[in-house]
Amino acid sequence: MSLKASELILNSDGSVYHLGLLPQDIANTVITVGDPGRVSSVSKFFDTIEVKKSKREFTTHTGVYKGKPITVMSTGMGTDNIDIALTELDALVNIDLKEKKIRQNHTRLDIIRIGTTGSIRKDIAINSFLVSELAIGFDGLMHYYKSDEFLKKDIAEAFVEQTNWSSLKARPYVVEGSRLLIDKLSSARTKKGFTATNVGFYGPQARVLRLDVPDPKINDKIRDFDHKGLQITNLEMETSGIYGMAKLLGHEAISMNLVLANRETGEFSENASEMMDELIQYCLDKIVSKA
Ligand code: R1P
Repeated sequence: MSLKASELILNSDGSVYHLGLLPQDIANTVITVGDPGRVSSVSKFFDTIEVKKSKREFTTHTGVYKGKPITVMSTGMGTDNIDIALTELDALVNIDLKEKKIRQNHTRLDIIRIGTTGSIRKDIAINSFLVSELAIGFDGLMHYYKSDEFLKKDIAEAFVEQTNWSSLKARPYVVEGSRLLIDKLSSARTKKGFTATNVGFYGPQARVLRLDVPDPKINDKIRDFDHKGLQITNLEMETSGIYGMAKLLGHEAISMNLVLANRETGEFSENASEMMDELIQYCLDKIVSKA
């Protein structure tokens, strides 16, 4: 049975609807970044760049780094974009777009988010490189899929209880990153993280400019949460969605974070772009390393 045109939407050139990409445009290793401007910050390190395409917030470059084909694609901000980005990336490798049929042989993608984040712990200083081993999603995306099998319900339940989480917000879900990629990209240079993914940047992360939030102490409660020694380290906006979608679709995913802000001390990095270049170079070298 073919997928209906309304479900798997293609552009007139046969490319997937939002990403504007064809199957031959991507490599099996995909770096995702939030900011379209960060795509060239990654691809400037490539030896060659074969593909450059852009549609909406999705800018894609595919090239070769030290002999390995790599794609870097921007997703924009938030897990709503991640739903689209990962579903369409997967369609490029696991659906025959011409026949609109799911392929029998599954192709695995390695997905590496290189993003920025805010730490909620004093001991995770600005400019740290943080590897998200686990993510807790406040965004609700996983509740729209059959995801019961891999969600860590005990941790999510303990979190709801300890923080007195409002039932007006989406039920938090907890999902692990890829152990394979965590082992590959971790080192003495990185810190282990348990990342909280929020639905927004201001109210949803308790940043108060002109608007009040119902629970101004929510970040303290998130910081003080402790489940058998597990503690949340940082806040951002994509990781839980990436980890959840990757698990659902059978891909490996890891989130690599540059800590730009420390919400405890109120500091913000003064050399963000140099540090981002360092994190990108670190990730690229780990991706191609044989170890
Ligand atoms: C907010 O400023 C954005 O920065 C972080 C958040 O997850 C959110 O997308 O990541 P990126 O720098 O990768 O966009």
